Amino acid sequence: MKSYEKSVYVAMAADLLHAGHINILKIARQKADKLKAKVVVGLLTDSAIAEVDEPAFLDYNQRKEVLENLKLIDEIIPQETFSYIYNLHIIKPILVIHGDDWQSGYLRHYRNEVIEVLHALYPQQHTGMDSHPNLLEIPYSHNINALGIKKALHSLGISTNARQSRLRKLLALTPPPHCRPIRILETHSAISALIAQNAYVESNGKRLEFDGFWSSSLTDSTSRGKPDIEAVELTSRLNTINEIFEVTSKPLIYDADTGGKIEHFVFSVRSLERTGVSAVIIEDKMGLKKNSLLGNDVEQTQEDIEVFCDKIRAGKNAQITQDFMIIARIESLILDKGQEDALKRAFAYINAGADGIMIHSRQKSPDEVLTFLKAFREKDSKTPVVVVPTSFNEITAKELGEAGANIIIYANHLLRSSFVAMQKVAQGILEFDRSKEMESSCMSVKEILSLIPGTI
Ligand code: SPV
Ligand code: MG
Repeated sequence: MKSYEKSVYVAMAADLLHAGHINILKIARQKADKLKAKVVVGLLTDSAIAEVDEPAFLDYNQRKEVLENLKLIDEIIPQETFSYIYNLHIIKPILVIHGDDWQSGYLRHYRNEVIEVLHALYPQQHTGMDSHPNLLEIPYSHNINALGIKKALHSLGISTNARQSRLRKLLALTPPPHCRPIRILETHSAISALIAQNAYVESNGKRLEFDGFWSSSLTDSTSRGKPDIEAVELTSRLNTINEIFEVTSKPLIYDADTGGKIEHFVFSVRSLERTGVSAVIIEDKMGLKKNSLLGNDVEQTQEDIEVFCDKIRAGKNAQITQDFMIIARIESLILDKGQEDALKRAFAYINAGADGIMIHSRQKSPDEVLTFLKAFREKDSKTPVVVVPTSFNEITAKELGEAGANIIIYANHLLRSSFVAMQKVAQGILEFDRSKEMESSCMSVKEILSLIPGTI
């Protein structure tokens, strides 16, 4: 290890190490030797990567082990956030090196921060706020880069285990009390899952995507023209999930309604695990299940606490993988049983082995869910909590995360929106007795043909 005071700083995730990384490290080495400085790599931690991108394939220690064997590097330190600010103030490098790809797009935010810190550290070298002599940007390797490698990997598909374990991985990266919410979107078919998989927005230095899918009993039933009363059997629903898994790589949470009879639930757990589902949610109701958003307008009965705990225990005993999760859904607020009942049940279910809880509400305001989260998090800072803000839709996922919720499920929106779109076009064709007027409401045939790889 060189004992030079000065350092050349390179931050990287180094998840899929490729020639582009080596090129940057070689340049860092040459510059450092000339400047009598050491090469310090700020290795992005798992949670730093998850701030802006999907989780790394390899964990921090695995990535560190690879870099430790490169002679080009003198020292590796963790970079705990995607922002360089903290490490730059500590290290005060004489040179920061990065690929020039961050000059545009959502990473530009971090580049601006680096330039600002360098201006603060070396004000005498002021050259305007869009660059700094102590920042060296290397032309991006267009023929080999992490995005291209990731795309190629995704096109190969994902193993059952890798997909299944992804939810726990995501949860580990974003612990309470202030969780980065895991955003889950309802999907009821392969095409809706492709839309959910590929949707993204880029802003404030972050790329935001849905983290996974919700197999909703409501939309799975409705898309088959059946009521949401546990009438669609597991085999049919697994067929849909298999179709979804064939074309996507994100994890899926399965809505198993009541979970059925204890004796049947243990088989469902095994089937879901085998398919690569990450978690099952079962609700504490009994008898003929009705959709929760109907509340007390229909006859719905909550299950006895001990009986439901037995179901959770049986499920946990049946499970063969470490990664699969059984999440207990509490219907106390739906059925006007109050906060105390909801909390009592939450702790009983966790004691019985539930890996997480879901608190549901049908109020227009998020208040009762926020009250629950506050009381629950005072006693339990670890157990994952799921919320489904269908009726209380003004609150953002970020706000729910700040209140202590880990997983936010948008439970029915793709089916509901497609229904409106399809109904409008069906009616319009009849009204005009031709399709011309409806063309602007449809995706073009050219686009639809190019949507799915392999069509043309
Ligand atoms: C579902 O999506 O099927 C659910 C959520 O269980 S809810 O419809 O709100 O009950
Ligand atoms: Mg349901």
